[in-house]
Amino acid sequence: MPEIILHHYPQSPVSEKVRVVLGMKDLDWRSVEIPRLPPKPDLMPLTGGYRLTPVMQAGADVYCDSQCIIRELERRFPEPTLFPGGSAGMAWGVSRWTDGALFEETIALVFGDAGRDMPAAFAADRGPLYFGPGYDMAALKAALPETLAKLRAQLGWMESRLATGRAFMLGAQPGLPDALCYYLIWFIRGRYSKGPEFLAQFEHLCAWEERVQAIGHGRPADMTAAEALDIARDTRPATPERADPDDPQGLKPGEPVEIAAEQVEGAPPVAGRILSVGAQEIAVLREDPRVGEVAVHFPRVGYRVLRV
Ligand SMILES: N[C@@H](CCC(=O)N[C@@H](CS)C(=O)NCC(=O)O)C(=O)O
Repeated sequence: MPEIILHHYPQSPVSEKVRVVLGMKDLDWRSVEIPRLPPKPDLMPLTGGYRLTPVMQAGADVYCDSQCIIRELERRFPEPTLFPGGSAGMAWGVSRWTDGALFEETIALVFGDAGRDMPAAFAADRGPLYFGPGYDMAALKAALPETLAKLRAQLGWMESRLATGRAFMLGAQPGLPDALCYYLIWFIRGRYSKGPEFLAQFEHLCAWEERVQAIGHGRPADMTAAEALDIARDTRPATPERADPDDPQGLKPGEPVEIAAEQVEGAPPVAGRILSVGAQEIAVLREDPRVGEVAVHFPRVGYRVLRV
């Protein structure tokens, strides 16, 4: 089995979610640190233009978006499951809240709080990425009390779930909902200047946070970007061709398409030929001068697939 390689950087909250999943599964994995800001010249040969963090690689298969990464980790390493009690459908539904509205409000808190203290290049990149081209730092700052009120209400939902005496969100065993909630708490604690004071009001949440933190990240070992690219070059994609006669868009293997993240307005899409199509995921084959043929996987939710 090829090694699991995570392309990420330490401060990335969405990467922290995946690192916790790697810990829950107690995996050995390789860690490639990528730049926090574009350009990302050693990532682009793998993804064909997708720039978000993290990205996972296994040989010449590349998984974009934490949703796709986590689904693939569960497929390759089913035990221990991320979905104790058959909770997969519910947990994925929860992810649309944590990774959608709750993620945006958490980012609004951290940005509104940091304001002018945020490095200019970082603000110039992330501002439009998260809040659109007309983003307004002063407005985010002015909205801080309202943002905190919304977050307090939603963290209260986590608190009441844990107040029932469960060690983890689903019961005695950790699962995906723990990773989904934890990465946002980790981000608030570490990056909001009053994070520890704000979180202190949630007694059960703070105790649970320590339990999730104790799970760790599995066993990462550093790898250089060049080594990861060499592995992709020296391997063939392992994903089999798969058709879906019921695909609502009628997409078929072999068709040329472009795939774009809805989250990143105006970002260049990733172009390739469909290799595998299914209800949850689509994979395209693309050629790159540095790595040869790679299969790039995306979730169907949150991504647009356009015929070209
Ligand atoms: N839907 C994506 C969101 C990923 C995301 O927004 N990641 C942030 C970092 S935590 C990012 O890519 N920031 C810009 C960058 O790293 O260049 C996922 O779940 O993986």
